[in-house]
Amino acid sequence: PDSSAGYSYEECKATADWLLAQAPVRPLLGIVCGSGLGGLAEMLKDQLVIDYSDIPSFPRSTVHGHAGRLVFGKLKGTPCVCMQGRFHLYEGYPIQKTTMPMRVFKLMGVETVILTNAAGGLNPDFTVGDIMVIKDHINIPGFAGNNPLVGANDERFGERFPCMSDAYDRDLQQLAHAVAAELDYSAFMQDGVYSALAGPSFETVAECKMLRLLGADAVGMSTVHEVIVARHCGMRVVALSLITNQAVMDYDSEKKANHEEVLQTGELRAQQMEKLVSTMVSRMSCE
Ligand code: 6GU
Repeated sequence: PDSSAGYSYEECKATADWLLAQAPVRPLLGIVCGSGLGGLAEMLKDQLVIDYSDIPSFPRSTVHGHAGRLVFGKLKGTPCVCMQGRFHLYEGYPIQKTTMPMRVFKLMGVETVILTNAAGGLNPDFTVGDIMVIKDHINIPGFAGNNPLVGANDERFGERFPCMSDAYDRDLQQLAHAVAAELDYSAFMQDGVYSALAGPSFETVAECKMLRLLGADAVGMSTVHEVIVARHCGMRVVALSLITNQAVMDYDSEKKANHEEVLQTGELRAQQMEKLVSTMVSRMSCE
């Protein structure tokens, strides 16, 4: 493994310090907006917006539907930093680079990260437009050695062999469901296991069946690498998947997975997703 593929502690620290020098707030909460869900960032008050291309050492976003900017501000009074656009394995970065923002979050003082994504539904009980609270993940690229923690371990971030059996904070999962019930969203709330693939091609029918057999409820191309790095450095994590399409599970289906459908469903449910997250934030003790 090439440990130079990533960023050193000093580089992450330099980026964090550069950001803190201009940020209007010292963020306690980090938010990562998934495809079509960037509207969450617009809810922040007293914003400072910084393009990824202006941030020293930061990777750049290349995907349609992902803006590529960092937004600082207050959400329901909580100081936040929000990634409008994230980095995926399929963009071609070494995986350590896709997760660098998590370490920058940590070094800025972030304690809790809320991640959102768009995902394909594998569980037959799921409907397009459902919101799944992620309770666990299956890291398929990790099985093949593509784990963001591969390479030299810097103990200042975390331990060599971090536990992942408690990656998704139980209290925050409960909070998501409790807040959803209050907002009358329970009819489209789900719980489940998210499986990550590298992409960018969508899954074959056989791959979808395999993932379902393995216990996955949804499939996507993000989040898991960020969760691993966030947990490694001790941040609390909660993650929500918007089910934007049903993964194709049979050969006779006329349906084909496509990015446009993903973005369209995002638009349909974006406001409720934003309301869910902002209400969760108002109930979280981040002070
Ligand atoms: Cl069906 N598959 C993957 N890998 N990612 C997705 C998706 C499907 N739908 C939204 N994102």
